[in-house]
Amino acid sequence: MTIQLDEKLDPIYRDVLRRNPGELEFHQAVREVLETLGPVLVKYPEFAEKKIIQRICEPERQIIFRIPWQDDTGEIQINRGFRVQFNSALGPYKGGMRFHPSVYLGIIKFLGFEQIFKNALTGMPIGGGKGGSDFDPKGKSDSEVMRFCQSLMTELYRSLGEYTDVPAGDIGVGGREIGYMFGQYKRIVNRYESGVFTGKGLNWGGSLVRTEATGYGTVFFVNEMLKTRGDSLDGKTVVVSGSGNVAIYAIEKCVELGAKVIACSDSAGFIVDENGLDLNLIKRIKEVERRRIKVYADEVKHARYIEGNNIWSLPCQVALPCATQNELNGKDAALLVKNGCIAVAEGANMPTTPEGIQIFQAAKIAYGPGKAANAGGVATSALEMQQNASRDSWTFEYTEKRLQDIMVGIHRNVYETSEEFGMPGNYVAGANIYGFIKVARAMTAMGLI
Ligand code: NDP
Ligand code: 2IT
Repeated sequence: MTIQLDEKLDPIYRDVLRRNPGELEFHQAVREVLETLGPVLVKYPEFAEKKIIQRICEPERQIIFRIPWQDDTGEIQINRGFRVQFNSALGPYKGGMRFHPSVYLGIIKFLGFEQIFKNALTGMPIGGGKGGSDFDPKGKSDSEVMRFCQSLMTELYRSLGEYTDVPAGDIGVGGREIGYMFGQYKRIVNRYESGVFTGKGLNWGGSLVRTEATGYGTVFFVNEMLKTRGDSLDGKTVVVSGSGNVAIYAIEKCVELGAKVIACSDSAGFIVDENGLDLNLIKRIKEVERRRIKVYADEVKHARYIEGNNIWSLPCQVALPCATQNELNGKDAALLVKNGCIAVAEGANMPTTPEGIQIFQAAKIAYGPGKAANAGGVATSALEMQQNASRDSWTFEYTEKRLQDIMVGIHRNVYETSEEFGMPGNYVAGANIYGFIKVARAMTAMGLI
């Protein structure tokens, strides 16, 4: 059952469908936001008058380009690159680069659109953007990845800048890829512009805690949601999907806060370790050896590996989807609720389908959408930019405290907004409305932009 759109918003949504055919994930992300904005237009009719929503749904600029490169056998490969510069009302475009074979314009636009509101929620001076390529890093050598990144940057450099557009990592893009892209940027512009990328290495302008930030932030957020219900993560059983950057550091912080994480996954299957996952082993398998999560069950005899994406059938009290979009559907959500799940926080972007979200909300469990729950990553990117601008570097403890304060603040603002608009505890509405109003006010102040 789909939620009816407000009569002012329905034509806007239909226009988005008409103007962006075939971009299903973008449609889904826009619809989820529009479903919550009805009461905002009642309270602030000037936003409707000034067509703020229509303007926000249209990216300021979209760049699509050819990335030719040569593989190790000498064969020429051609990929497609994207950078969608969605909204710069609050600051330079900011958002990650995703390398995955599924990437097409509809995915980059959904991610860029979400990023506008997420970045507004952080309270930091950053606008929204996203980029990527249909390049598949799996099975590629280091030199292939380097040549690909150099070719990508040979085109994209002209669109970036510390005051213009600041990329970072996402799926398939970590420290290695940021290094290759930053290196090529530096070479072309002949300037050491640290603030043009975040997620840099620690000895060349990176920030402590950036690697951990998204996963840690998601766990801080879920803990805040539990606190509003007089509860905490201590002693909880947790299931985390994915085993990449976000998943690994979500697991780490869960354990630090006294929870037991029994499962994680990759796109082929999932592992279950009822004693609690051995995180050092996971880090070795994924971060050092870049192998499949299946290897865990070869090394830990009491652990099980199960093929497929049925991870949400495992009973748990807290579920943290940290892999990819639409990885948790209505059936999964119903099963989680039935099995006693009380809280879900999204480390990934849009991992829960619209049906799944409705089921969580109807069951009144604590459900934190990605744009609030995973905002710690980009918030710490903004802290990296701050350190770069002042040519300073902060300690781990200080930076983590800043991250935690930001997540507590996001939770508070989102919760209070949900109360103000008569939907207490609806974090979807709270996040969308708070982020939207902030951007809408800035756009209004700046005239017709
Ligand atoms: P990584 O590339 O480090 O890890 C991605 C993980 O998700 C891997 O385990 C991967 O499995 C799995 N995965 C990816 N695509 C699919 C798919 N189509 N189906 C099933 N599993 C899949 O990426 P991150 O950890 O950085 O990103 C994970 C999520 O978090 C994404 O949604 C991203 O947008 C979001 N995010 C990331 C932030 C960051 O700072 N990195 C910040 C905020 C959100 P496999 O190896 O088999 O592909
Ligand atoms: O989705 C996201 O927020 C990210 N991939 C991180 C973006 C960033 O600029 O740090």
